[in-house]
Amino acid sequence: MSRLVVVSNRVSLPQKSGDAPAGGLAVALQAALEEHGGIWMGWSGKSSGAKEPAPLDMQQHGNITYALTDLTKTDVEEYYHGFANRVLWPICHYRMDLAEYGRKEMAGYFRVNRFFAHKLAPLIQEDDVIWVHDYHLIPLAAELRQMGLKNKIGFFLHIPWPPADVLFTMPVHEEIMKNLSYYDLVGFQTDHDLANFVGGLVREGIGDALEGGKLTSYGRTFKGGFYPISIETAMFAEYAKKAASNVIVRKAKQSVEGRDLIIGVDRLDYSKGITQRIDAFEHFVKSNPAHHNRVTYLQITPKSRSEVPEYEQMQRMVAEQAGRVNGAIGTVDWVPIRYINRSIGRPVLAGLYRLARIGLVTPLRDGMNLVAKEYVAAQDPENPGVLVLSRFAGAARELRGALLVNPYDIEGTANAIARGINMPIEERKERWGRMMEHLLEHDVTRWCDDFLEDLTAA
Ligand code: GDG
Repeated sequence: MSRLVVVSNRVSLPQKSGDAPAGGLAVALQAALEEHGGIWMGWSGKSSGAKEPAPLDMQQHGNITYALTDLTKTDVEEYYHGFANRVLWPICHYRMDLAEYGRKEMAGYFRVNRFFAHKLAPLIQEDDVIWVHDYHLIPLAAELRQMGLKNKIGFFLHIPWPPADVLFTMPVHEEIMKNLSYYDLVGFQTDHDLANFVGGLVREGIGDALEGGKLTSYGRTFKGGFYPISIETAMFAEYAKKAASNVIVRKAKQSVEGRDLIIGVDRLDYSKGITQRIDAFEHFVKSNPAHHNRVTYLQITPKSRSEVPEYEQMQRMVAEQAGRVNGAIGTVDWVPIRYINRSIGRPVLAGLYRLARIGLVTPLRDGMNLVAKEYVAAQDPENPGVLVLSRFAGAARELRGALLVNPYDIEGTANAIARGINMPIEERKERWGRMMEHLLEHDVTRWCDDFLEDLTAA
């Protein structure tokens, strides 16, 4: 394959020795870039008050050139916090009620995409293959095409794609759909997302699915597919095994004192269903007196997007809710919910997953959800825990050994927790074995290879 150029909102620079190891996505993309040689371009995360941001910060590490651009404060406000996180994110997670439209923000989104294209184009060689990531950068291909680029350009959406009735509530939905047709390959997480996309084209009368995975819209023909993202399964399993000797993990084990551990790990986000999950846990405890003082629910929830009011509000809400439930059902020697509102190290996380009898992953809507896959990979094959998984996470299309739940159904989720806690070892092993086998075969390297193979053939 020719040189690879990856573009994403944020860039993962290589780890320095002593840093916590990077997540699977960064590792896989870095590996692909190392193999083919290439560029990773994106926002540096810095903003300035200047009218024109500084030139690209180019950093060479091995075979990879990292090209980082600053943005102006207005750009960040309009493109990132404004349109990406307050329109596209809620709409793609089926939350029309939370989308806030402003002409200024929409214009900012398209303007920053044009700016990215102008920064990127001079770096591109004739047969480079370009891979654009996520909802921040949908218009990038159209901008690059307008500048005359004929390269193969692929797009992968990390979040869900909503059905037509939800998408059409967004004022610029047509432009967004049109912009996707400038790619050679548009990849989604699941078959459901792809079907929603095609459904939108058909309903709007602007396109359709052709044979062989091809799509047509606005007179252009391109490929559409689904590529479920994954993790570095074997490496993560190894990590979790080693983490047993980690001091923090050992302390956590001691502190649980023979109780069953239930774990939830999510960025603080309304899509993750954290409040419904706490309700379900409370219901489980109240309706299962035998488990009083016999379970600990650890919820790890690093802050995210605190600049967006809905997130700030949610941070307060979850903290209050955890406190209220502890007050209502806890006893002098038992704190049922341990709520941590910051990030913890990845090795410790792997070890905690392995300690937990239940992995509680109940988003209201999620593109994939890597926590579900990490939880499975981290289990002890001789004594695996049970994954309780929302049917609305992309991961539910693959992890059939999980107990699938509807996160809006509080009693149903509480019953699944009870079933998981009481599940006999043979059933736990059988369910886990099926999921682990799948994840070992379908890891993040496979995801990356599959996408790039289809893109080069498109
Ligand atoms: C988007 C889509 C899609 C979380 N807390 C800590 C921590 N994490 C790590 C997890 C996991 C990652 O963050 C979260 O990934 P998810 O997939 O669960 O969710 P999003 O952040 O919403 O990601 C999602 C994903 O993109 C990939 O395409 O699956 O649907 O929304 O890796 O482990 N890591 C550490 N400490 C924490 O406290 N170290």
